[in-house]
Amino acid sequence: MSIRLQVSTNPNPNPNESGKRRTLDLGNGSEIIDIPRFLPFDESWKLFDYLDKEIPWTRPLIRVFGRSCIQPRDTCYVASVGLPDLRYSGYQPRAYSWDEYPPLKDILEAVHKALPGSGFNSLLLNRYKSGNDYVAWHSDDEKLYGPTPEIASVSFGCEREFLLRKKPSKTSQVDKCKEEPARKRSKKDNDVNQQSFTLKHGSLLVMRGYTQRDWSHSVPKRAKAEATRINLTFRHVL
Ligand SMILES: O=C(O)CCC(=O)C(=O)O
Repeated sequence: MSIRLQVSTNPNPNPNESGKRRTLDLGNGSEIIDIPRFLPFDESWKLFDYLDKEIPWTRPLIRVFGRSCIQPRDTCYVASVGLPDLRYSGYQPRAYSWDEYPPLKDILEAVHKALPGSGFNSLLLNRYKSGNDYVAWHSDDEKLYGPTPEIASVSFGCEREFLLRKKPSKTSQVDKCKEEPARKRSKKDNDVNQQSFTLKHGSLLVMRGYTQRDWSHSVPKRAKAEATRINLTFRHVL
């Protein structure tokens, strides 16, 4: 199927919309950029339909805490030639070529334009068929991405919640042992140590700096999310 979509040089054509970019400083060199209306709405639905139909989705067997289980979402991997293989949870996805899916190159170009200096060369795609599909708490801290990976996440279809949770820091563990009296986590702790974003149709969310080292993220199950969501995470393999 050959389609070219108009996303390559012009993320959301309405400057008032595409300009709404929020940068959230998570502290200690971790940062989130949130652009809720990154791609135009109608075009995003065309992309959703294309990805839903044309991507060779699989639902692989993975290993979690020593047990085999079916990954709770569909996936596919696209990467430039010559990169080291990706391996996570005991699964090594086949790397498909960008050339087989031209609209992915258009989206990549739009992402590069929004993030000057970025150079993504691989893409992990996820498809959540319903609110029962999810991604558990994890960090994308594989060595092949380096110590401060920038990960750009574009979403299509059903809105889902994206959660970030601060990992317990080594210093705070030491402090706890030494002298800090046990106390309940306060509301303020929760605000600082957890963040929630709604990933809208056509949105771009970027994790950068030390976010993978210091934070975990997840897309939890949501009974009310009945429709399909597709998510693309662009990454740079060193
Ligand atoms: O679907 C999402 O928004 C997140 C996907 C994710 O966490 C991942 O691919 O590592």
